[in-house]
Formats: sequence, C-alpha cells, structure tokens
Amino acid sequence: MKKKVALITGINGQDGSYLSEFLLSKNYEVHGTLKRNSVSENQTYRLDSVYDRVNLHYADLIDLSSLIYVIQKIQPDEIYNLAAQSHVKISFDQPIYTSQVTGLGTLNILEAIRLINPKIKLYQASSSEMFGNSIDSDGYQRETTQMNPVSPYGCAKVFSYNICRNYRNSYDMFVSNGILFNHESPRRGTNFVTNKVCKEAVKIKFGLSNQLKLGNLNATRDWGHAKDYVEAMWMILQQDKPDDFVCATGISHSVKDLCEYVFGKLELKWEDYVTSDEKYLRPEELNDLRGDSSKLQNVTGWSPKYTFESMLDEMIEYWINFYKK
Ligand code: NAP
Ligand code: G4F
Repeated sequence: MKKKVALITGINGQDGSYLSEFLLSKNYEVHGTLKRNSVSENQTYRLDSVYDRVNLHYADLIDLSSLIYVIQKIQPDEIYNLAAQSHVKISFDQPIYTSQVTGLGTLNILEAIRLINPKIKLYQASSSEMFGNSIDSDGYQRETTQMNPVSPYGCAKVFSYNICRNYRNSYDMFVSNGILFNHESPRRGTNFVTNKVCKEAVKIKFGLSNQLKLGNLNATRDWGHAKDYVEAMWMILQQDKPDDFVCATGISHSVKDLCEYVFGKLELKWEDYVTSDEKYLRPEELNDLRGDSSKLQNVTGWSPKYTFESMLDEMIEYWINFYKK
C-alpha cells in the first residue's frame, strides 16, 4: 500500500520533532519545512533521532511561493501547520512579525492548498492563548468558550482559527483546529517557563548558578506533555469530518507550584533562589488556564499518559544528565 505523505511546517520545533517520530511509527513518508537560519548546525538538533528518515525543505510561512513549491512537489495527504512565532512575551516585542507569521502565514497555507489540491487535510495548531481571560462558570475553557485574546500572539492565533473555519465552510476543505493547552518536554525552548525552571534549578543544584529570575508567579497553566499532544493532532485528522477540539489535561498549577515541585525534587527550597524581575512581566497577562477536553476524548478516545509530575521528572532528568556530562 502507498505510504501516506505528511508535511509538517515547523518540523524542527518541539512539537514538529515529536510528531515526526510519531508519524514515522505510523509508516508515513514525512516531510518538513525549515526556515533559513545563519547557523544551520543547531537548527535540527531536536530531529537527531529521525534526521535520516525525514525530508527537509526550505520554506517560510510568509513566503507563499516557497509553500506552493513544496506542496506542489510532494503532494501531501496531510499538512500539520505547526510553524509560528510561538512566544507570547516576544509577540509584544514583535507584534507585526508575529501577526505575519502566526496569522497571515496560515492563510498562505490555506491558499496554497486551495490552489494545488483542496483535498489535502490541514491540521492548524490553535492555542488556549486564544481564550485570554474568558472562563466558563465551572472554571474551564472549552470549544464554546468566548475568545478574548490578551496578546498579539493570541490575536494572530484567533485570526488563523477563524480563517481555517471560513475555508472549511466556504470551500468544503478538510481543515481542523486543535486548540492545545500548554505542553512541554525536555525539547521545550528554555525561554518558556517550565524548561527555564527545570534547567536553572539543576544549575543551582550543581553550583553553576545561585538565583532564578522569573515574572508572574501566580499565573496558572494546564500543562501536559508534547508527546501526548502530537498523538491528538494525528487523531484529529483521522476523523471522518473536520472539526475543532480542545486538548488539555484538565488540571492546572501555578508557576509557584511548578517551582515548588522542581526545586523540591532537587531537595532545594525554591524561595531561597527565585526572585521576580519586571523584565519577564507581560503588558497584559492571561491569568488562568484549565481545559476541558471531553469532546476530544469522546470522539477520538484520546487521553494523556503523562502527569504534571512525570513530565517534570523527565525534564529534570534531562538537565541532570546534560550538566553531568
Ligand atoms: P516551537 O518549538 O516554537 O516551534 C515553532 C516552529 O516554527 C519552529 O520550527 C520554527 O523554526 C518555525 N517557524 C518560526 N517562524 C517561522 C516562519 N516564518 N516560517 C516557517 N517556520 C517558522 O513551537 P511548538 O511548541 O513546537 O508549537 C508548535 C505550534 O503549536 C506553534 O504554532 C505554537 O504556536 C502552537 N502551540 C503550542 C503550544 C505549546 O504549549 N507548545 C500550545 C498551543 C499551541 P525555527 O526554530 O527555525 O525558528
Ligand atoms: O511558558 P510560557 O511563556 O507560556 P505561555 O505564555 O502560556 O505560552 C505557551 O502556551 C500557549 C498555550 O496556552 C502557546 F500557545 C504558546 O505558543 C506557548 O507555547 O508562560 C507561562 C506562564 C505565563 O503566565 C508567564 O507570565 O508563566 C509565566 N512566567 C513567569 N515567569 C514566565 C516567566 N514565562 C516565561 N516564558 N518566562 C518567565 O521567566
């Protein structure tokens, strides 16, 4: 039987790397886009385990012709649009660039699909950041919760979410949004709070540092593991009909809880090392996230295997091994 062909934009990101491994295990032919970087050595380190088994192509989400060229060439069955300027705080520093990549970039993908082959299925990486501070009366966010984004990144993701629904309805295209809550791993960028705390706490334990500067310690997030969440992405595209799904664990913790767990695991008291620095505060903050993924669980049977604790244990272990070397 002919292998299914998948194209992952942002293949070298956290999720792209786990999704490549997952799709290869399902016998897909996997292709991915890389954007040009002056230093090529570190750009693909997350793909080390699959580097020889994936096909990489240079393309940029803001360069429509590069997307048309790749899609035309490989004729994918499924596209996973994971590429984005994905850092919320940085989206306040670069709002226009973020809107171009994270917002208009999605429209470029949709137009490329419409022009080349509208039968290609598209997964759009939507985000819980789209909800902003809207919370249903039971304390959860779900597919029907109002979207009131509080960052340029969130605004750009809402545009992408809506334009995907618009193309689905207007042109009968198979376009689905996964509204994913925060998900982490040892491959998470170290300027996101979970991996920053794990890395810095291990450095403190090994005597390589003596303080950790963070921003808002009271914000809460629903943190899951990226490995579990890429499986949900695939399941969403295997449904008979396109639709939108929240993916979350349903449990939330504060940044303070995160510090307490990670430092505690290393037999340290977080209060002795963590200080607050204005530099890491955002002009507007999303205070609390907790997702209800009942729809995803009922329709696809998805459920997470990792807990908050087992995910952090894996991340701490990664940094211990890294600094031991
Ligand atoms: P990530 O690690 O930041 O990866 C983003 C990827 O996009 C990288 O491969 C990056 O390449 C690429 N990229 C950036 N700008 C690009 C451009 N102009 N053209 C083409 N590629 C570009 O993000 P992630 O955590 O894997 O997340 C994947 C997707 O899910 C993103 O769209 C993110 O917004 C969304 N999301 C993430 C979470 C989460 O908690 N992780 C939750 C909800 C939604 P370089 O590394 O070379 O710059
Ligand atoms: O780890 P964060 O930067 O993740 P954030 O802003 O929630 O965004 C991530 O999740 C979204 C899904 O909801 C994705 F769409 C997005 O692409 C990204 O993956 O910050 C988490 C919380 C925030 O409240 C932040 O203010 O931690 C707080 N925080 C406190 N100190 C910090 C820090 N965040 C960072 N990055 N660095 C700090 O020093």
